[in-house]
Amino acid sequence: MSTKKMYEIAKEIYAQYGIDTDAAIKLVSQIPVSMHCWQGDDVKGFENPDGDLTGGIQVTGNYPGKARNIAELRADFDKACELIPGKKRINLHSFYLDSDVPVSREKIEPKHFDSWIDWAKERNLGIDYNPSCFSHPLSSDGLTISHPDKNVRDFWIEHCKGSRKVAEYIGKKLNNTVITNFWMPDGYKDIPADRYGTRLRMKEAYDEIFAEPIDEKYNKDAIESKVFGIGAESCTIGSGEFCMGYAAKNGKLLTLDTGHFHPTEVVSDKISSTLLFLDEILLHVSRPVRWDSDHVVILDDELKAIACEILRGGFTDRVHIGLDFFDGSINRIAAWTIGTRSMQKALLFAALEPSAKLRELEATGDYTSRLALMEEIKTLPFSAVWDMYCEMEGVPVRSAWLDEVKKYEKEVLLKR
Ligand code: RNT
Ligand code: ZN
Repeated sequence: MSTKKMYEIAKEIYAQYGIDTDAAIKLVSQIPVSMHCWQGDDVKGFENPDGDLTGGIQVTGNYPGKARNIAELRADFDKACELIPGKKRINLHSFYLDSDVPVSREKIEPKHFDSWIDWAKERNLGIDYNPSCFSHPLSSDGLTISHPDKNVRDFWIEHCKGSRKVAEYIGKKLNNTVITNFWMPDGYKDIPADRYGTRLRMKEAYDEIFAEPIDEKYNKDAIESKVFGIGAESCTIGSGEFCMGYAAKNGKLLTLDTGHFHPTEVVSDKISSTLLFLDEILLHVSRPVRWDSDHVVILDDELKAIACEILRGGFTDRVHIGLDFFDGSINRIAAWTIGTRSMQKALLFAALEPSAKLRELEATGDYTSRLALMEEIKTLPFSAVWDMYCEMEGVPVRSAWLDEVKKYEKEVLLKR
């Protein structure tokens, strides 16, 4: 049966639940998802492609075909975009700069991103940005902006200040708001003696980084919390409380990475709470498997719950969706495609939820019907609407995208 025919049937069934499938597709097609560039090269960057990944994060796997330079990364990203419906942004780390000569991180300038800006403009992509405070000799002992050595601290503070300038420049050139995410790996492997002192240094460093006013039309700052990392098991300086407190007090965005909490804590439950005290938040949607393993995002219950929380509240302007996973053990373009398509599926699933009805049942205390309806929704003909969305967006329907990835792998990736 054709996608269209299947869709017509699905449309009728959803209508019985008061849901307009056309409107759901339209809504979802306008929600931007920020795709992280670092899935394409295992978070190496172009500063020193032989450098080791540090900062408590790790990529495993040596699947062939990794992007080795900007041209390859862009080509791979383009390929992935052809296979994914919806509105996209690209999330860059500062060490993905474009420069013929090595540039020390505290000296990175807006001009190093000119070619990225041109490239993004041609594709109508927004850009997001991150200072890169890891995989560097000055972060090798696990501390950056909270380091007791003022010279080390100042180096990273300079890098972060410069990053805001880069972001503002990108924002102006694209006439769009760049979200700059500050994630610091700072932590202690073993039990620290001065948690307060170290956190105070981090707080003061952030104060210095954010001291210069920047037009929020072009740049917004977000700080990302974390619970622990490899080599930082005993204490993470930028903890949940630290980042929430800092963001709330200073009008910053809070970044909630789905891998950065204890395993039974879920980000879907944090959206409503944080939005009561913050104007906006940024999500790093990932898939932690036993730890912050950054597996490729799949359409699991938590992903659906996150999307439902965003759409139920009508929070699409206040919750920025970014992805953050990196798997080097499978085809990297497939990884991007699977993860981003899953995010899109979750958003569509959420847009097809009869949320007003569910709320009404809850308000009248009919929890029986609430649970019953939530379960029935799961088996409505979602796939027919998803297929239609893909068709309308001109991207492969169902698993046809995989053939394109395999072809690209044979023709391009395996020749690298
Ligand atoms: C690390 C954080 C951080 C990084 C990226 C590369 O645990 O999640 O966001 O993954 O910035
Ligand atoms: Zn993250």
